[in-house]
Amino acid sequence: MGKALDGVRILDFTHVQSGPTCTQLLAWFGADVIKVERAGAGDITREQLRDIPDVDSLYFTMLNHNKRSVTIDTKNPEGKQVLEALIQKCDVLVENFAPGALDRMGFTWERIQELNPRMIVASVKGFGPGPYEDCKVYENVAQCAGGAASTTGFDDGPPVVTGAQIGDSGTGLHLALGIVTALYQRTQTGRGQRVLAAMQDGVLNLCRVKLRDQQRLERTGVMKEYPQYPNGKFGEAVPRAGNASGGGQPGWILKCKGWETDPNAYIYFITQAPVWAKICNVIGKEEWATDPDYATPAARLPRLKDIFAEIERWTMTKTKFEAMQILNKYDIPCGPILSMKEIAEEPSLRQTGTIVEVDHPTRGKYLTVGNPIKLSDSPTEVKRSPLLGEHTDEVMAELGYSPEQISALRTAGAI
Ligand code: CAO
Repeated sequence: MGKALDGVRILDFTHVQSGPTCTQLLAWFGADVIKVERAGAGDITREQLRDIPDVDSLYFTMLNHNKRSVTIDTKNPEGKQVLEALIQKCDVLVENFAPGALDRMGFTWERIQELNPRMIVASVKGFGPGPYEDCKVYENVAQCAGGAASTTGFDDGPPVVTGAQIGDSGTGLHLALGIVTALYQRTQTGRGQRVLAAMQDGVLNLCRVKLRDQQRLERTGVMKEYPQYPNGKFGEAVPRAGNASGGGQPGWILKCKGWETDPNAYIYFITQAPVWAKICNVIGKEEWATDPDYATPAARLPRLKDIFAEIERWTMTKTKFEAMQILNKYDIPCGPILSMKEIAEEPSLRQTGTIVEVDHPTRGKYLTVGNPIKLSDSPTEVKRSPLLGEHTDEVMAELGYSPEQISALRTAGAI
């Protein structure tokens, strides 16, 4: 079966996490992704957080599936020529170097256009144009600058970053969408264009509801679904809301049976208005269904803390999975707090290809997250990440270099 992006060739000049997430997705959709790495060293993540000596780290392998690797020294004049040949052959160049690095290498937008006017040049940067545009940025910097950290955590504690890599992987996702959109536009215009996804913008996009709340706060001085109401104070900016739901249906994380020893024996419980009567029945507070102090969402808002404490008295008598089973019968929205161990062992995630076991020639078998986006006509087959420079000769031959030329370039240190 063909793949959605069959025939699209990507010059993958990415490293670390944000860019590689993007190009991995494109590879899973069928693009031929040629990862250009620094000769001799490669993507720095190959050697970061290693769990096995001298073997590509899980950090690298889990972000670079289905790609080919070529090593080119792009500061070497002959290496630059090889890169130029690649630019002429490819549809998209994706990069996430520090600001200005591609220009310093000699590959300005103007130069790339001269070489290939159909080329789409897609970049992740920490910030868009403005006071911070020249800054290098990593995940947590983006989470802080994009509004996630100031709105995450508890009111009486410091800002907190999330485990979800919304700055890196989140921005990679945004960039991937920009690339396929630009490819689509190119079918009409015949021209390439620049695509920029700034990490601050990507995080802010994912924090959209918090900017909504900032304006609500400015207008009304209070947000009734926040734990600060009526138990605390609001200041000028959106406060940290603990585990409160970001939407219109109040929710909280509640202890389940075993919480004393299991750090993940918790459930997320949503007091969705349409099922309020069922919630009252399940927890044995039938009278709340008709009591005017509890019967309507507005009446419940100032009492949420006590309501969740009462629900927790019930959830603490059940394991999170028992609670799930009972609550699901009544369509009460809830979710178990799953540990990474539980997720790794979950059979249904293996069946859908969301968790995949991959074999690697030097590390052996490992688990990875497969393609979270499922296309019915373009199924994903997760293939191991390439070894450093594994495909240099193959790609050079495709570019028209003879074995003698390849060997001379290798001797010159260009590849
Ligand atoms: N051959 C020769 N040189 C190469 C090369 C190759 N194949 N590939 C890269 N280089 C050189 C570049 O030319 C550049 O050199 P100069 O600084 O002399 O111009 C350098 O390697 C790349 O450097 P960098 O500044 O991008 O790398 P860094 O490790 O210092 O910084 C990072 C990393 C991520 C902070 C920075 O790249 C960045 O801010 N990127 C944009 C934001 C981003 O994607 N962040 C997410 C990272 S994931 O957490």
